[in-house]
Amino acid sequence: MSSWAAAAEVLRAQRIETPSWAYGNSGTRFKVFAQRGIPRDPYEKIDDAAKVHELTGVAPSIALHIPWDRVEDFGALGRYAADRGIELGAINPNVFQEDDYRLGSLCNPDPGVRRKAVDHLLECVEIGRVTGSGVLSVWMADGTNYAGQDNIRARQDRLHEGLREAYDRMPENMRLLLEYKFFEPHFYTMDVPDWGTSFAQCLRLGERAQVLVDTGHHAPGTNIEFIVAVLLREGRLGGFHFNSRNYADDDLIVGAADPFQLFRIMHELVSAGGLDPAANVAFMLDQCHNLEPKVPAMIRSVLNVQEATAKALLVDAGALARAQAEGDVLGANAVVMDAFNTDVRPRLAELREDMGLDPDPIAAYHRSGYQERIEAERTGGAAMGWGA
Ligand code: AOS
Ligand code: ZN
Ligand code: ZN
Ligand code: ZN
Repeated sequence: MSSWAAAAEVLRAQRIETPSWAYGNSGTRFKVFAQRGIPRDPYEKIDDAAKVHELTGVAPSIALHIPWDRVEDFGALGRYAADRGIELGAINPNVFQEDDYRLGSLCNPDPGVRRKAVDHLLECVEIGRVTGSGVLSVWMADGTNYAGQDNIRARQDRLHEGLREAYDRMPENMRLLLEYKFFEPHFYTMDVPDWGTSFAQCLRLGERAQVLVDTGHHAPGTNIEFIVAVLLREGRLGGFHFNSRNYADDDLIVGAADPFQLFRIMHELVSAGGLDPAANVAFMLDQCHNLEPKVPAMIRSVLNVQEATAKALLVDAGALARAQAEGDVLGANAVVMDAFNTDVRPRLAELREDMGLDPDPIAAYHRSGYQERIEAERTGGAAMGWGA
């Protein structure tokens, strides 16, 4: 792809999902700095996500986290979202925040704890059925801290059994995305530390089990775009949790630490058809905004993904293929770098105008009075989610 008109069509259809937990207060284990105007319940998180979509035009869904977003009536929550122009997206189960999970959830040596964890996944499948969510996003904190603490292979077996139950309960339109993370909260083994382990578990489950790539969950120097290329080729790239990492699982704004890496990932997607709706790759953000105001931070994040996508769409595929076939190392690299070095912001501003949006969503947010309104209206809210 290289013509802007074709790229613009793809960009119009792009869907970037924002996470409910990023609208709440967050911090590190040292301190959570509370902000004003923080949502007090899942409905207000939906209001914020809808604002992000209203201004960007490409963020039409919000991921939910259970139990942080548990409500009496998920049907009503879905209608509330629809009235504001967005959908309820991926359901994220929480099997890491209770004392019972000290030694793991699905991999726990105690069958009673495993039962509890599986039951929670099944509950999340049922919630997803009600909300029409196509994705069950599974991340587990399971692992061990010391050699010999538990049997590595037995834990993989338990993991399979638990996932199998959840997978078999899912409606036809639902996929199970298994997220990996190489360390933290455990420091000797994580039970799903890498894409290979997730891939192996997914292969055993069936075609609707796919790998979720959280960009922050890799060791320094990992070539994430290579992983993306391989998973796409195998039909097992379920989606992304985008964020930035400098050191560990930093969860900073996507495209902030390394916009070039984000571009390289997008380039692999574009060249393999990963942006086609048929590829069904879920573009989700998984971030926390510890210092910066949440809604404009989320707008910035969506724009960063959009800019990286636009640049990847500008790669001259014909010229690249020719240079590659000729073994022209510098020429091939130059084609890719030309696209990366293109300033796409003016074109994206025009595209937004074509879509009936303000060309500058952040400025539009500041002019809208939304921040002042939520700060005045939302009093007495408690911290939710991380750091709660
Ligand atoms: C944790 O490190 C993972 O990135 C999770 O995807 C996520 O942050 C958590 O499950 C929030 O729901
Ligand atoms: Zn220290
Ligand atoms: Zn994640
Ligand atoms: Zn993470």
